[in-house]
Amino acid sequence: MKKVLTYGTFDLLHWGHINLLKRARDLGDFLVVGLSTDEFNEIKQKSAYHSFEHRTIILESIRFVDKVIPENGWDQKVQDIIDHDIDIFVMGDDWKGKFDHLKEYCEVIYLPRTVDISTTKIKKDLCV
Ligand code: C2G
Repeated sequence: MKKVLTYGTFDLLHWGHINLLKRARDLGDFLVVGLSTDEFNEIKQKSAYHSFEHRTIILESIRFVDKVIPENGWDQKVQDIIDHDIDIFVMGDDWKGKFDHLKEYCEVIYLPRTVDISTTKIKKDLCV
């Protein structure tokens, strides 16, 4: 079984997120998502509308997602790759190059971001 791992906040879920999750899952047979906790979002300086608990419910309902684990910090990725026997680490290419050090442990793939959609854009558009 080829296992894939990705991370994110996935707030105000939109088709850009789904597009990432689908392509990540299609690279293997099992997709693990490291979901940023509310506390880690503070460190990332991101304020999610939905709580970690509710973002977990939403992600776990997606048929491309097989397991959701908490992302508590920047430094857990190597241990997660080992603990979950990960073959491929995937992120959108806004992160290109940032996780190349993980190539020592698994394949690292950056997928093109979906254009014209983001949680920030949704929040801005709704403010009008
Ligand atoms: N994404 C995408 N296209 C978009 C928006 C997001 O492909 N239009 C991808 C991002 O590149 C990322 C994933 O969807 O791979 C989740 O995006 P965010 O929730 O914004 O995650 P981020 O804040 O980038 O957190 O340790 C890694 C961090 O937790 C990543």
